[in-house]
Amino acid sequence: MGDFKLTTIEENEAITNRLLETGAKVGADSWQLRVKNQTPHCKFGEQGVCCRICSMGPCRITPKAPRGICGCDAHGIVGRNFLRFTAGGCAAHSDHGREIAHTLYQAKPEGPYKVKDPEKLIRIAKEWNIETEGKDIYDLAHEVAYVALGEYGKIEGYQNFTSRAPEHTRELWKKAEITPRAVDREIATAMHMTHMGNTSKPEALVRQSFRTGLSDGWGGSMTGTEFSDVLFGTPTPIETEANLGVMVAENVNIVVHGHDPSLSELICEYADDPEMIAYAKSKGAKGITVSGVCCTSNEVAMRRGIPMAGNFLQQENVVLTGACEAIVVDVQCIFPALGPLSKCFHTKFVTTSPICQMPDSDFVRFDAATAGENAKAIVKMAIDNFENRNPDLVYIPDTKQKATVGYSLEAIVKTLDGVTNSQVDETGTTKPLLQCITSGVIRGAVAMVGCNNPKIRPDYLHVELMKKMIANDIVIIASGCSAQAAAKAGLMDKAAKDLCGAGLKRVCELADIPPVLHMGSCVDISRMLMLAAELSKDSGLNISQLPVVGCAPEWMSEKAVSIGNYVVATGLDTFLGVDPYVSGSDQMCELLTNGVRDWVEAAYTVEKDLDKLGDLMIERIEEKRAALGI
Ligand code: MSK
Repeated sequence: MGDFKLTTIEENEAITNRLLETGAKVGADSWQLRVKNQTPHCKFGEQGVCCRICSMGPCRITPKAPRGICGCDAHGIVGRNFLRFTAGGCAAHSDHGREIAHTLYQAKPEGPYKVKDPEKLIRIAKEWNIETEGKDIYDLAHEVAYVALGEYGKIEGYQNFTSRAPEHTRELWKKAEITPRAVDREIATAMHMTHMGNTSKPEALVRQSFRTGLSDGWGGSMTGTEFSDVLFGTPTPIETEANLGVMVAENVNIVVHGHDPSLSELICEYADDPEMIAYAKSKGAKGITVSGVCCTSNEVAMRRGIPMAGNFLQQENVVLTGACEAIVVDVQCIFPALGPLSKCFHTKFVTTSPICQMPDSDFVRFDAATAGENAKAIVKMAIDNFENRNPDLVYIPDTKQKATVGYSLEAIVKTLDGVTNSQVDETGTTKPLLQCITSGVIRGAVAMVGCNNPKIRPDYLHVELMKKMIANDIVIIASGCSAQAAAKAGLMDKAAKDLCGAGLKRVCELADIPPVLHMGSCVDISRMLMLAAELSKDSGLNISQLPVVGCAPEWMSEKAVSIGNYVVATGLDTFLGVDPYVSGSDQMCELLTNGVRDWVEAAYTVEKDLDKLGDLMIERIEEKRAALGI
C-alpha cells in the first residue's frame, strides 16, 4: 500500500478540537456549543407531528390529542410537512439553476461569461428542437437560455429534460401522475396543497412530493448542471487536494462557499491575475490561495482543481484557523454564525447574493453585468485584509489528502471506455461499465450524496460506508459534502484502490481512477440521474433493475429531501441515515418505505446503524443481481 494512509475521523476531530481552543480564546461560538443548547430536540418536531401552517395552533399530535384544531390527523400533518420540506429544497436547487440560465442568457464573447462548452450547448439545443444551423454560438446560447428560463413557468407540457429518462420510467411517471410540469408550478402546487384546509391525504401529499422532487432533478438541478458546464466547461479528471491543510499560512487565503459557481469562477480568475498576485506580495503575502467549502468548492475543484478546505460542518473551522482573509459566500448551506464568528477574527465575511443576506457581513451585490468588477473588488478586499491578521491566532493543520476529481458523466464514459474496449466494441456509451457490472468485477454502484449533520460524527457514516462498499467491489459515485468527506479522508486518492476488493481494484488500476468518483455538487446529482438513464438505455434494463442504489447517510437540508424524492421516483432505492421527520405517521412511513414501490419500483430505507445500513445496501444490490441472474 506504500505510504498511503487514510485520514481518520479521530484525526479530523482532533484538528477541530484544536481549532475550538483558538475559538475559546477569542470568545467564539461554534456549532458544537449550539448543539448542546438545542438538545434534546423537540419530539413533536422530530416526528413531524407539529403543525403551524395556520394560526389556530400550533397544534401537536399526542395520544390524547390525535387531531389538530382543524381535525387534521398525524398522517396529514406529517405528509404536509414532508411536502413543504420538498418544496423548499426544490425551490433552492431550481432557483440556483435559474440563476445559471440567467447567466448564460447574458454570456458575451468578450466576457466575463463565455460559452466554454459549445458542443454541449448545441447538443441541448438539438434535443430541444432549437435550430442550430448557421447560428452564432452566443445567439444560440441566448435562445437556449431563454427556453430554459421558460421551463420554470411553462404553461403546458412537462420538463424538457424528462425526455432523457428511459421510456419505462416516463410511463411509470405518467401512470402515477407525477411527471413534472413547470418547476414554479410544482412548488406553488405544493404550497397550495398544504395550505390550511387543503390536502390531508398522505398518498396525495407523497405524489406531489415526488412530482416536485422530479421537477428539481429532471428540471431545475439539471438546468444548473448542464448550463454550468456550457458556461464553465464540462468537468474532466483533474488533481486537487482536500482538508484544511490546503490553506497556506504565508498566502492571502480566500475561501469560497455556497453553491453557485458564477462568482467563484471569477474570484479564481482574479486570484490568478499577476497584477493581484503582485499586489498581495506588496502587502507581505507570498501569494493568494483560493480554497472552498461545500458545493461551490465542488464546482471549482471539478473544473479548476481548486483545493477543498472542507465540507458543511467545517465551514467554521476555516475561520478558526485565523488565516482566512475572506470567506466569500453565494447561496445555501451558509451558517449565519459566520458573521459573528468572523468578527472574532480579522476575517471578512462577504455575502454576495440578495437570496442570502446576513448580519455582520460585507455585502457585495453580485450581478452578472458587473461580475468582473465585483470579483476583483472582493479579491482586493481580501488582500488588503492580510495585514490585519493576528499571527498568534494562526493555526493551519498540515492535514490534507490528494484527490482526483471531475468525473462528469462524459468523463466517466470516456475513462471507463479504456477498461474493457478490448472485449467490447462500443465506445461513447456506458457499455464498458455495464460489462464490468454484469461480469461481477464490479458488483454495483452506490450514489453517495448529501450533507453532514451534527446528529452524526462528521463524515463518519460517509467514510465508513464508502470503505465498506469498495471493499465489497461496489464503486461509489459521490457528490456534495459526501464527496468532500471522501476526498478529505483520502478515498479519492488513486492509491485508495488498495482498500477495494480484487475486482474493483483491477478496474481502478486499468482505468486509472480512484474507487470513489467525484461527480460534483448537490445539483450535479442530476449527473447521476443521467448516468442511471444511460445505463438503463444501454443495457435494455429498467433503472430499478440496475444494481445501483442511492444513499444520503448524514443529510440535513430540505434540498436533500427533494433529492431523495427524485432519486426514488427515478427508480433507485435510497438509504437514509437520518429520519426525514416522518416517524409520527405510520401511514407516511409505510408509503415512503414500501407503498411508493408500486408507483416507481423503488422506495426509501431509513437506518441509523452504520453496519445495518451498509449491509442493507449490499443486500439490495445483490438482490438485484440475483434477479437478473448475474
Ligand atoms: S453543500 S446541501 S450541506 S451536501 Fe451542497 Fe453539503 Fe448538503 Fe449543503
